[in-house]
Amino acid sequence: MGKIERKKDILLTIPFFIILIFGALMGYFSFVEAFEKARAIGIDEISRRADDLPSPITRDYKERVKVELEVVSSIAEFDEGKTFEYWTFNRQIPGPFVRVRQGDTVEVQLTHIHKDSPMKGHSHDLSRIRSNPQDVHIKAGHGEHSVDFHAVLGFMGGADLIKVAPGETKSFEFKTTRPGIYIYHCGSSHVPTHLARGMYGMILVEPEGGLSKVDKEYYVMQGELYTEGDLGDMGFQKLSKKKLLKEQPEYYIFNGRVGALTGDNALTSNIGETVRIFFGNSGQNISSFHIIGGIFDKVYSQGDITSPPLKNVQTTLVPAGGAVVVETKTEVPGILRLVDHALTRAIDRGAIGELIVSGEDRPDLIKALESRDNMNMNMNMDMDMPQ
Ligand SMILES: [Cu+2]
Repeated sequence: MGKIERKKDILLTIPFFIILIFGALMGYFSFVEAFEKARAIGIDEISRRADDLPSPITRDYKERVKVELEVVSSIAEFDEGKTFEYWTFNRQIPGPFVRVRQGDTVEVQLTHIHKDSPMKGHSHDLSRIRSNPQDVHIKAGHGEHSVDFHAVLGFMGGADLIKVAPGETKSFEFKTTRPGIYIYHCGSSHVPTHLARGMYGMILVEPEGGLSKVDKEYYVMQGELYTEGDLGDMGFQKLSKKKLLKEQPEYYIFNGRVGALTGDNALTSNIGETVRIFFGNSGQNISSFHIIGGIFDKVYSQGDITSPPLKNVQTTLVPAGGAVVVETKTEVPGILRLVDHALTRAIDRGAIGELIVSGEDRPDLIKALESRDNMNMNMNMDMDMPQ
């Protein structure tokens, strides 16, 4: 055994150690990545289910109704492997569906919860936040929140009465004077940012006689995500103020995230049932709301629920800050698809949902016919037939 032999042995072990160190580093980084991701996501499911809304009002008298809203900021997935810092009313998007009757007095209580914020850990001295415009909260745009209900008269839809800094709770009341379907949203500066972060929901003021009876009711809101990354970029996405100002979102979403209203979260009905959808638009772009394979039997256009509805409409416009009520009787089984018919928004950018209709086939309404190729072949065969 000479020195040379030993040197050879040492040299042979070097690649082994390199592999060992490399493996350990890979393990460490994937652990850190998984840990960071787990820590980052504060809300597992950002989307509110479309069937999460109160039942129709049955009482025939006025009441005082209390609505409790909590502002919670947190990071959640808007698509697989893609996260965003959302600001929410009650931890889901859209915020809770408020259902009241014309003449009711609505008490709104707004609390600004801050514990889930990714900004947690810095001071919440309210006087400092109010007096120092350079404060990190103000700069981040979430120094203050509020709610502007489109069903409210005056005072910025109520927003002027319930400006809440972190940790604060405030209330105001209003009387519902005009029936309709309205949206609500945060009314604090910079308002478009608060909308783009997810602070919106809807309020239905039923007329005194209520709405007509239907079999199923659903709550859907279109939103927009302005991410710094391009469409499809993975990981945490910051909000792009530049794209927000250009009104060019990377994603269009129904109920908070890409593909939220599909699969287990799809809307459902049986054949013969009439489905009513309360549909609002929180974005800056007009939505061309349509159901692929469906016709709106009734459209209460622009949220006017007391005038006679439009009938047999294919696609309805829902403006920025507007809402609509549509009804459709589902007559053929299968999957109908809710879309914004500016179709890249649905097919490529996320604004697509499903209405799954169960029941027996209806060949009297629709069926496949023999294809032309088969027909040609049959004709040729007929001609080839010996006379
Ligand atoms: Cu806000």
